[in-house]
Amino acid sequence: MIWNEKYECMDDKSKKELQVRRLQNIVKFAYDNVPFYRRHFDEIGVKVEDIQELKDIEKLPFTTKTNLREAYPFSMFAVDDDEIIEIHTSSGTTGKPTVSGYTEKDINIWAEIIARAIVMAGGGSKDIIQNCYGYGLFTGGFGVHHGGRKVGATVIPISAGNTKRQIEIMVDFKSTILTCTPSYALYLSEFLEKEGFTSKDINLKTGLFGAEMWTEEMRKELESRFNINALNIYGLTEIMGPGVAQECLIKDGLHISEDHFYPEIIDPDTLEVLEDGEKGELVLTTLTREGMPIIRFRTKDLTSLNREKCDCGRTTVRMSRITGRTDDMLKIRGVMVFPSQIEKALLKIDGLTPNYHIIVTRDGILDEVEVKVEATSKLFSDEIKVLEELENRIANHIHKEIGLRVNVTLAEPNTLSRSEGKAIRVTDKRNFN
Ligand code: DLL
Repeated sequence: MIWNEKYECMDDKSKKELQVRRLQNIVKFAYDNVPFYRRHFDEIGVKVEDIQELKDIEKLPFTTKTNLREAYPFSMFAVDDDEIIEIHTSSGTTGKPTVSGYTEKDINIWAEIIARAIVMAGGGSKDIIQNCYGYGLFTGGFGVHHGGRKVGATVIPISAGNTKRQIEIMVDFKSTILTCTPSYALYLSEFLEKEGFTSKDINLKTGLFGAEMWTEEMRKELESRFNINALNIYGLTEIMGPGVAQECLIKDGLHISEDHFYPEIIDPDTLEVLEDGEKGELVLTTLTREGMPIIRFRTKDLTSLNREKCDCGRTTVRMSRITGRTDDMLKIRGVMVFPSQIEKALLKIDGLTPNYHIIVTRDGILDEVEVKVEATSKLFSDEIKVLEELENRIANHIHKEIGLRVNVTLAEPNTLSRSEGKAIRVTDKRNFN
């Protein structure tokens, strides 16, 4: 089943014509309505009329997360505030988040792309979606909700957390589709087993897992534990939320809804646009968004594009699974964390040195973070109780900064290894490649 054959199976020529037309419109719309774009385009002398074919997009400047942060809260909006009917923000917990505003038309488009995603995953109106993505400012909960309603499925807006209840609902309500982060799905499956259930006691058939990096190994694990198809869903707040791209049952890349989002892959150093198949940074342009048009957004996510026709019949370009980032952002239990935030928290405590190391592990189920930090000899103590108190204090500071609990270990002065070049602050043992 294909939700919207007209747009998901377009021939190449019609697709390109549609994209050029939409690109011209959105560039003009952004220029006319968002001072940031007007300034940016004028600075390099690029005119709306310069966009005659798709390749001309390369004449336009990039938009970065910093640009969006500087526009906090609403300066990137292209319509009057009263036309914005919903707002979401990025998942980081401190500093200014990036804000995303949606008009009614935007929400309808979001629902449409999620509807495509649900059907791509084998779902439809008869399904019961247990939506464990967080409801709130995070885009996961509401995005899936809008799309679930659109296909006419039953949505259980259970949101994240309370695992015991999740299992109860899954068994009693006979949920058929599970939507959550892959790490939470794994946690749920372990919990299910612990409660004495097997995959025979549940009715799940498919899962839409995303919002963080995961691997083929993890797919196999989830598929065998739940006896489902575990499919990858990708998206980001700045562009819309989940559903920008989704895997079909062929499981060979994520179909990008190209009638709404125009993807490019660039070399993150030279900023040159790369060929199909080459791995680089994904850059996305919204082709239809009203509330907040985004031109050439540098996602920092690493992937590649494949334009070969997929066996599912869809002709939309596919992106490969995200394998890394060009920056040091970590997603821990679904939340964006930058090492600099942890550093900021550490430096608020007198007597700590800026020598620290962050170790992220996934102990089968949930992400764990250990922060090793060196204390000055003045602060370092031989007394265990004193050390423990200090470690707790540091953990509380970090919690305030990033919203997550981490384990802190104090290291003796001059014991953490020093780097000769760029300091290596993070060891991510979760192994996403
Ligand atoms: O994570 C939107 C989302 C919700 C996607 C639910 C899928 C499901 P943000 O919090 O703004 O939005 O984070 C966006 O998360 O740039 C990627 O680095 C990462 N990410 C999202 N989906 C995937 C995925 C939501 N399937 C950032 N694989 C993105 C790898 C992903 N990374």
